[in-house]
Amino acid sequence: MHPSALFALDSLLTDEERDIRQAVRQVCDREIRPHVAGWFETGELPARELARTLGSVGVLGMHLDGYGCVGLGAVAYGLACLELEAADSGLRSLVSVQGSLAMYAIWRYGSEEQKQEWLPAMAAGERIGCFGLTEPDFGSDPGGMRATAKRDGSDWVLDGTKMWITNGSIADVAVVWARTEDGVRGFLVPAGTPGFAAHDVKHKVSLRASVTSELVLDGVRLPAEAMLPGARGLSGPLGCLNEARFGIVFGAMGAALDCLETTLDYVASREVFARPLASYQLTQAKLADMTLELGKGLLLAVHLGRLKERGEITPEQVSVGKLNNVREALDIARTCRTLLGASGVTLEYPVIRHAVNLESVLTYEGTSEIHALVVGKALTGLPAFH
Ligand code: TGC
Ligand code: FAD
Repeated sequence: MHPSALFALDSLLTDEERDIRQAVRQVCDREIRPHVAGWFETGELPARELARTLGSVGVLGMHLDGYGCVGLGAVAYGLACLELEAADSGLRSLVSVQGSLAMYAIWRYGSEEQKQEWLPAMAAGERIGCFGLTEPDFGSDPGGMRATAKRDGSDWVLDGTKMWITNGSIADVAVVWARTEDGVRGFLVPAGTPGFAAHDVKHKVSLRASVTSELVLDGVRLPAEAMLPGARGLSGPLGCLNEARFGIVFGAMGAALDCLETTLDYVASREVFARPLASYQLTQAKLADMTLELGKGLLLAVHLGRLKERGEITPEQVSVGKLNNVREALDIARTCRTLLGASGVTLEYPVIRHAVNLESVLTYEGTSEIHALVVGKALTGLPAFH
């Protein structure tokens, strides 16, 4: 029996949502799964080609309306994230950053001209975006950022450094958040602007099938119209994070599901002490516990998706989902790894790749500790961040 069948998950989905999940799964089976362990091993991936492929099936910015975006519901978007992350968290990252961070920032806060210029090409995967919020000294606390944007006549001049930026060196446009006299504002920085450079982070052990970069802004001069007019203060970037964190609530369960499916196959055929590994009580207890956490995580994801579709979801509820589902996915990946024995440490199976990827997922988009503190604040009314 398939683990999700125990929870009758499909009964909660519409026909359209199941079709979308199937379509994204097919793209992953055809274009990603056969190659992804190799991309992970070499730390290189054909990101531009992949962006075009994903754009051609409507996955980029699929939950946004207009400007070449498909305009589907939150659950459909979540299921796409789940299928992508079942292939690799790095591919889901590419899509999250493009659709939920860079495109969403432009869609939500941009001028009509900015939307027309960037969104259709980004939805098609012809242009790639990145989202620069984190700095070397300010990750969990973006409110401390040092990057500045200063007025010079009608222009803006940006200085500062952004760190750990997904898609940074391959992006055609960087959404950069910087401090102004008027609080934090967002700016669209096209690649190639003088003073702007991106350097890749090397030697990552996690999320290797994903580009991660440092962005350097050294006197980057931009016209007045490069600023996102609709975002003012930290609620601008944090509003984008709600979107991407929501995708991770589903995505993490995709990585966990892929680990569990792999492990169910493995324990059925692996014999230890002359019997299938699947036949031992310790094995079955592990499988049962993992299935419970997976099922609960999937049910939570669909519930949050329905709240989001009704416009009722709160940032605290997104934190509940991100904290629970990433933490449990990582636990599932680690337990699956034990069941694969030594085979579990090779890239021949996806399990160790998911496990090390999920270490990044636990940290980015708000660390598990930050989400625990968001939930703690909701429960007590007392902020314990600082
Ligand atoms: P605080 O004083 O609480 O809030 C400042 C302003 O922001 C508003 N706000 C939010 N708005 C929308 N959504 C949310 N989730 C929000 N959380 C807070 C708040 O209402 C306030 O607005 P206003 O108008 O009153 O000024 O801020 P704080 O400095 O105490 O910090 C709160 C904290 C720690 C929760 C926040 O800073 C935080 O979330 N930190 C984590 C940073 C983070 O998640 N960074 C992620 C970077 S992007 C990334 O990782 C991409 S990974 C690539 C991929 O996805 O693949
Ligand atoms: P820190 O904030 O220094 O945290 C270190 C530790 O301290 C953590 O355990 C944290 O939970 C804990 N901590 C922090 N504050 C508190 C507190 N108040 N109480 C108790 N414990 C606390 N950022 C972007 O802007 N754009 C991107 O595209 C992007 N992509 C990324 C891709 C990858 C692969 C990775 C790994 C990161 C990416 N990030 C990106 C950055 C990511 O968002 C940050 O790493 C994250 O927000 C944590 O910041 P930090 O690494 O500086 O850790």
